[in-house]
Amino acid sequence: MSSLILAPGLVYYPDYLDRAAQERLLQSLRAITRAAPLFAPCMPRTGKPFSVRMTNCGRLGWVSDIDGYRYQPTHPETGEPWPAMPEQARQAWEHLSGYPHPADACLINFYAPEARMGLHQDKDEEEFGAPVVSLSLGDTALFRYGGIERKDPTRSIRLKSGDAIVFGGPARLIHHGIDRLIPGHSDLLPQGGRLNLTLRKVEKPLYSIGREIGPTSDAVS
Ligand code: MD6
Ligand code: FE
Repeated sequence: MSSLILAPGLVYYPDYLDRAAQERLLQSLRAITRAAPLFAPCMPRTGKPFSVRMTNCGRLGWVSDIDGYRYQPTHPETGEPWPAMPEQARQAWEHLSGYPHPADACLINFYAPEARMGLHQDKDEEEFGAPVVSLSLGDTALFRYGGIERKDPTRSIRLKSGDAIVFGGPARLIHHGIDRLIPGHSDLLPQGGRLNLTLRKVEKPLYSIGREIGPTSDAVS
């Protein structure tokens, strides 16, 4: 499997999922959205709707409404617990995260052809020691990434159906967003559009295996 280091901590895996794997994951996502329908989140304070629709799977899900951004164990409209993460998503986390605990959240973003996502940081988690692992399905997206400061220079790459990207270490808190979709590169979604999964470890683990840097690990190394 090939990978490309885009910046320290930012690793791109083109064609991580082959077509058959993309189709299997899409089937799992269809079952998830039947149980936990896509909802239309809105911005805290202003209430302005996102152009992206979302749902989640896994123990915790990310939601955004007038009160703020947060993780919660239930769907905001049905009140039901989020469906379990599909096996392929758990495998991608195990394979790509380099993190010794399972992810506890998987956000599923759906982009209609005109949808976009403004430049942001993923910082609603407690555990920044774990990376964010992202999988793309459907139409290609123009993905922009910059630095820790909002004003840092940015670059963009095209994320295709089946691509994975991992934000970890010094890249964990960089700014990023989706400028727009580029239609016509994939027929995975018959109506067009794009699905993006982001897997995260939200809560600090209850135990760790002593890989953290600092006086303790120095003393035993
Ligand atoms: C998207 N992705 O690809 C939006 N966040 O649709 C993200 O916001 C993202 O791809 C953190 C890490 C990786 C990502
Ligand atoms: Fe993000």
